[in-house]
Amino acid sequence: MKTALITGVTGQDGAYLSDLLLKKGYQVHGIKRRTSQFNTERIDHLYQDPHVEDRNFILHYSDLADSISIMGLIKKIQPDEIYNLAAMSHVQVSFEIPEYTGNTDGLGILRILDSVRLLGLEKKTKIYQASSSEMYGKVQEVPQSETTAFYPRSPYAVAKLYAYWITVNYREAYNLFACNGILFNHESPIRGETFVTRKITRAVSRIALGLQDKLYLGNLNAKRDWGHAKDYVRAMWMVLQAETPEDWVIATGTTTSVRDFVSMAFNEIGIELEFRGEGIKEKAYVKNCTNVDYQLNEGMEVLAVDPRYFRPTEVDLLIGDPSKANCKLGWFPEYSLCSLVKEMMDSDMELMRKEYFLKEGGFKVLNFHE
Ligand code: NDP
Ligand code: GDR
Repeated sequence: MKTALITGVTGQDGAYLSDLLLKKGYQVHGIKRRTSQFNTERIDHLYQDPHVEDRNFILHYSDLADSISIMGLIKKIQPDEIYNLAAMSHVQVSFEIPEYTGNTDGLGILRILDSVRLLGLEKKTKIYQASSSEMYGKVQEVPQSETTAFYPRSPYAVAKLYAYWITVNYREAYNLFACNGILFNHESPIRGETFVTRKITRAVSRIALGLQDKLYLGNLNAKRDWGHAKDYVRAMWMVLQAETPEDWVIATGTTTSVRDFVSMAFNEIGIELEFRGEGIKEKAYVKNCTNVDYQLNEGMEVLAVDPRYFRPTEVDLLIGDPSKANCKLGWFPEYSLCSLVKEMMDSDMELMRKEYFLKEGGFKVLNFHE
């Protein structure tokens, strides 16, 4: 039985990767942070009681900022594969907490790489670093491949660039099987609620059910190469099964604007939009609604631009060239953007229907301070 250690196991990718590795027969160890409330919702279906013998899914408290704990865990588990997915992963928030972002997203992988080296596990333990298309930043070349120059545009991307190069350096200096997956944006029904796709699918569902009036977004012109997280965690695993340790771009090769993603999400539930105005004055209105159950009238304003979501420096266009992964790994995405939007809308409509039902059914929120 192979053993894997996943940092960031409570996140979107950590949950899907745990599913995948358990199905492949791995024993999976995950690192979770101590929080004041449960934060394991995405992996609760995998939970095994600690009193069960021969568990294959085991959680440990740790933090990428704590080298003592990271080294102790690697020593104890002696994993065959480490997937470093933990990060402060929100680009806009990284402008608010740049030092913390540098410590976790930049130095975190150094603590893992050096632990593997100091423990003499160079020949046993393979390491995957979650690198990001955000490293390309200001457009240098289209589409972006493994040879495109980097130009990071946020504290997040700068930290990820350090992590990328320290991974390459440890591979070259100490012969570690350490690889970067340069993954473009990937989404799912369990995507964090403040990333733009999930913010949109949640809001569209709430607007349709009359739980919210309007959606406020920032830059509608930004273009992203959006894929499905399930396809991308499969690529992570394939990267560590390759014959040699290398760096890989994982993307779909198509790009879509935030504005078009909004239209796709509304269209998915039978609502056509019309965008009017430009820049911060741009708004979207209902043009046509084929579903009489939704509380929407023609001409209703459902979207406005709010400059608070603009970033100090923006990444305008990302589109990846996954040819290397296609040819050498045999990796191809199975989901299209349309199927991704449908899955996210189906899931959020169901969640919001529950909320609507509770609200309409007279559910009363208890106020513990009264
Ligand atoms: P999420 O934000 O969903 O998950 C991040 C995970 O990291 C959470 O489990 C979080 O724990 C954990 N974490 C954050 N800080 C620390 C820390 N100091 N110590 C230990 N754990 C920590 O991200 P995704 O699953 O979407 O992304 C996974 C990785 O891939 C990230 O590194 C991200 O930067 C990178 N990436 C993501 C892409 C995407 O489109 N999703 C594209 C390219 C790269 P908690 O639950 O406690 O907050
Ligand atoms: P990104 O994802 O920054 O690409 O990073 P996000 O979904 O946050 O933004 C994508 C684009 O949408 C624009 N945008 C908004 N974004 C958010 N979050 N909220 C808004 O209201 C909004 N309005 C417009 C943004 O300006 C941006 O251009 C994600 C993360 O998962 C990173 O961890 C990962 O490395 C990269 O993808 C690849």
